[in-house]
Amino acid sequence: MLKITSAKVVVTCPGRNFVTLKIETNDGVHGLGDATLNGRELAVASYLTDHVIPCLIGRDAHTIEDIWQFLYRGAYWRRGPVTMAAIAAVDTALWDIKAKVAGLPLYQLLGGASRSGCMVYGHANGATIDKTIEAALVYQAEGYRAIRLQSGVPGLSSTYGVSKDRYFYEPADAALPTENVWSTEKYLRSVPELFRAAREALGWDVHLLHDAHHRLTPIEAARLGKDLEPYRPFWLEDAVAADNQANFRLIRQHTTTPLAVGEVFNSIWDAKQLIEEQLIDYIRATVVHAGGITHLRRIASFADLHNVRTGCHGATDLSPVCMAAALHFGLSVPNFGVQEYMRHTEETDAVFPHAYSFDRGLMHPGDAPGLGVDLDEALAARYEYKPAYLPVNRLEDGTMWNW
Ligand code: KDG
Ligand code: MG
Repeated sequence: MLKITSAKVVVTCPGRNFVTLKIETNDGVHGLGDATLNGRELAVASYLTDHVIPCLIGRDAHTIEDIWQFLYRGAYWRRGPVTMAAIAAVDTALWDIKAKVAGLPLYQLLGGASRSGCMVYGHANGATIDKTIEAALVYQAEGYRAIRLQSGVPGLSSTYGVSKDRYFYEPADAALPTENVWSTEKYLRSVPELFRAAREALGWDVHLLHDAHHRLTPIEAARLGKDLEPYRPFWLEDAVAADNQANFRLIRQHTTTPLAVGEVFNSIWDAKQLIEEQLIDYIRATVVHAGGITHLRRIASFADLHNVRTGCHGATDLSPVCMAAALHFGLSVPNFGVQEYMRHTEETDAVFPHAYSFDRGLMHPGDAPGLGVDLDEALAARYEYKPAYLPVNRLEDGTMWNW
């Protein structure tokens, strides 16, 4: 038996906070799992250390499905972002171990490669439309085949999702939440202009994406979808919050713009109606926040039955361990759509040396056994946890608003 002998949680902040689970076995093989939940990191660290790790010691590391079921059903309290991030970390670390023991890159255990690489989208940001287009042209020159466009909105002093830096984006910006002011009217006037300018500058051979960050009502989202149709966006993301999955019925009735949602989803139940009724085109759930590789494969299989493709979340708060797992997953599933790719800082990359690589718009997880990511614990120990929260959003009259 390949026994789990120990496990520990490493919290580090090489530019931003990351929570990583490391599981060790009696064979000396170890595995890593990302457990980062932006702004709530220590809750997952405690869930793992205080409630999960004691249950893992002595178990057979090969019994991935059984351990998943044990942690999911056995807790009695099912689902939720903290629980599912903790389960995801265990699951990812166990897949890493299994693949290392097999001497194979993880994607080979998931059925092998279904494509030569995973198409990724980069993030073009700017305070103005011109600045955003400038950034998008850089991405296009670097070989990106898909680019997300986010621009400042005239009349609003800051906009969530618009980075102040050309390459690096970090929305968790303060020890206590900062506040943004939002106007749907101003926003709805500016996005079609952004897309018109982008098609003029970039042409039609590049996919263009946009994230509304859950800030619209269904009928506003329907309007935006219609207004963007002439520019053929690849997707409109998080048009509305999906707490009520039926919200998407209304948007769907009005527009052919493809819809993506799900970066905050933590289980298949968050997406059941959306997928079954074919209300979306891309499901954004990812490894760390949706129960690991085991559960994400279940979501992808269900989505495949309903013509929904994957489009995993891949912002900087998902560590390189999650990024690698997402690439092994994306390379193997039949219904892969696109993978988000936001570059990590040099400090983060040094703490998590990895085998994945970018080439002409595609990413590949590499062929190192396992996930192909390691954790430099000595370096990680140098970066102490720093509280950092995501901002909140209010309407111009002070009303708390969504994302
Ligand atoms: O933690 C929240 C961020 O990851 C999120 O706001 C980024 O919306 C996002 C995206 O699509 O990457
Ligand atoms: Mg998003």
